[in-house]
Amino acid sequence: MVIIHKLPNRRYGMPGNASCPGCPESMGLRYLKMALGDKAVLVIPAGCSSVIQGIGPKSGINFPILNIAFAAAGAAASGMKAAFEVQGKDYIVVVWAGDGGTADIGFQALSGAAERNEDIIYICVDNEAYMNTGIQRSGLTPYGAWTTTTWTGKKEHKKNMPFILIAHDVPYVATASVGYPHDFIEKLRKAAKIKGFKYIHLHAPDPVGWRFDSSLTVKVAQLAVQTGMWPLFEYERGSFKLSPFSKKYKDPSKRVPVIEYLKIQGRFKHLLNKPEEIKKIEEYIERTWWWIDLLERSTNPAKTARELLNK
Ligand SMILES: Cc1ncc(C[n+]2csc(CCOP(=O)(O)OP(=O)(O)O)c2C)c(N)n1
Repeated sequence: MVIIHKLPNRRYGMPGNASCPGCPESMGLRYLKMALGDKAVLVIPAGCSSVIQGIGPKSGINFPILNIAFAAAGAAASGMKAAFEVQGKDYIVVVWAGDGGTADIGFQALSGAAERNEDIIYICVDNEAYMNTGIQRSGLTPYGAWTTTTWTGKKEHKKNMPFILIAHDVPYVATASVGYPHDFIEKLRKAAKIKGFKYIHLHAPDPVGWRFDSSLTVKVAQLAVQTGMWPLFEYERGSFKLSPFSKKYKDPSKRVPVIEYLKIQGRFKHLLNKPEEIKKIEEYIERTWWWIDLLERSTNPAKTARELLNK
C-alpha cells in the first residue's frame, strides 16, 4: 500500500493558479505528480486543467505540459512518445483530458492511439460535463443531471468509456477516484510499468457544476463509490478484477442508498421527489454491476466487453 506522506510532496500547483475552490482536477494533478515524479510529461487538451495551468509563460502547474487542440490529445501524445524514443529519453507521456475531450471530441484520436497500442497513459478526468465553458452536457454526464444544456435533466445514461476501452483490448484499463488517492496512485504506478496503451478513468466531482459545497469534493467522490455508481476496477490484459475499495459493494445490501449521493448535489435537485427517475438511476447501477460480474467471470474480458457493447 502506498504511504502518502512518504511520497514526494513538492509544490505542483503554484500560488495564484486559476483553480476553483474544491477543484478535483488540481487534486488529481497533484496525485499524478506524486505518483510519477519528474518522469511525467503531460499532454492537455482544452479544458479546466489547461486553464488551471494558464496558457503562456505564467504556468500554474509546475511540470512540463504540451497544450493541444481539443480533438488531438491521443495523436499528439503518440507523436511525443515516438520523438522521445528516437532521442533515447524514457519520459512517461500522459494525456490528461476532460470527459468532453475524451468521450466526445477527442474520441477518435484516443481510439486510434489505443488501437495502435501506443506506449502512453491516457487519463480521462471525468467531471461529467464541459465545465470550463460553462457546464454543458457531455457524453459522460449521467442520466437525470442538470447542466446548462439539459435544463430538465439529461435523458441519456453515461457513455461507458472504461468498458469501451476494455473492448479495444489494450494492456491496461482502470477506474479511479479523487476520493481514493492511494488507489489512484497505485494504479498510476502500475500503469507506468506496463508497455503499451494504458487508460485510467478518474472520477472527479466538481463543486461548481454539480452544485455542492466546495468542502465536499472528497465526500461526494467517496459516495459515488459507496453507492455503487462508480465502481473501482482494473483490467490487465486477460483479467478483470474489482479494486479493494469497491469489493464489498458488489453485494447490493452493502451499498449506501443512491439517494444519499443524489441529494447532496444541486444538479439532481429536480428529481429527488420523482421515484421513477431515481429508479432509472438504480437500474443503471444494477446493469453496471451485472456487466462487472460477467467481466470478472470471463476468460476473455475484451471479447465479453465487445459482446456486451453490441447488445
Ligand atoms: C474544437 C473546439 N471546440 C470547442 C472548444 C471550446 N472549449 C474549450 S474547453 C471546452 C470544454 C472542455 O470540457 P471537458 O473536456 O469536459 O473538460 P473540463 O473543462 O470539464 O475540464 C470547450 C467546449 C475548443 N477549445 N475547441
